[in-house]
Amino acid sequence: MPARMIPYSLPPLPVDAALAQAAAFADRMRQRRSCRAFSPEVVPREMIVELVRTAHSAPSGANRQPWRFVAVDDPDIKHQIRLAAEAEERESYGRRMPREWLEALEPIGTDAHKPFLDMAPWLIVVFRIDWEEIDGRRFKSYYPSESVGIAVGLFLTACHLAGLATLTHTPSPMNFLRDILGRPANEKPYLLIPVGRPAPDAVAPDLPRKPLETVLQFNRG
Ligand code: IYR
Repeated sequence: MPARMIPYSLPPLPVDAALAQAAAFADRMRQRRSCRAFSPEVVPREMIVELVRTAHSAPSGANRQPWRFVAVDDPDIKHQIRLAAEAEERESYGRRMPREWLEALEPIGTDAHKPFLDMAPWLIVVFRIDWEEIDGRRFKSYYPSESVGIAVGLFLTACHLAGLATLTHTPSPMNFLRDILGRPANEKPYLLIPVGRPAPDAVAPDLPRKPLETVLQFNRG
């Protein structure tokens, strides 16, 4: 059945003002960096609610909203996640990742040691839901990876604008997150995002962006 249609409009914004806002926003977002050293400073639970509210505004295939955000601040659960993630990462760095991949990570300087999983005040574990059962009927998600990716993009943006650092962490494989957090089989761990203030001595590698002309084309190439 078609949904009821409601009016949609945006407040008027002169092109010059819109351009200035877009440029200022681009500058602000370019300051975002992946962070691997967090301050233990507390981030209130209400903040996580607002950040996830933004993520939850994302568009999704057939409006299925195929995401679940599990927010963890319990030190014991965080530590359990750290131990499991580091066990997988030791295997990955020591055996599973081919040389080419290890070389690609050299400039970033990562290894199997993940102290930020204890230190960050919050770990946000994002799950992708490929199907859901409602009243005994199975509903398939459409484009779940794209949908959850967009939601995560909005989440990272909301964190940055709230003065919070994030890391898009992918311990691999990460099914241990489903077991530790008690999520059902139709929820697939998608990304683990530590959130908090950067540690006072946090650093980020000085990595260049490709020139914009190399990633943006107008019309035909
Ligand atoms: N998951 C590992 C390895 C890793 C992979 C990529 I691709 C990165 O951009 C960074 C790290 C880890 O988190 O260390």
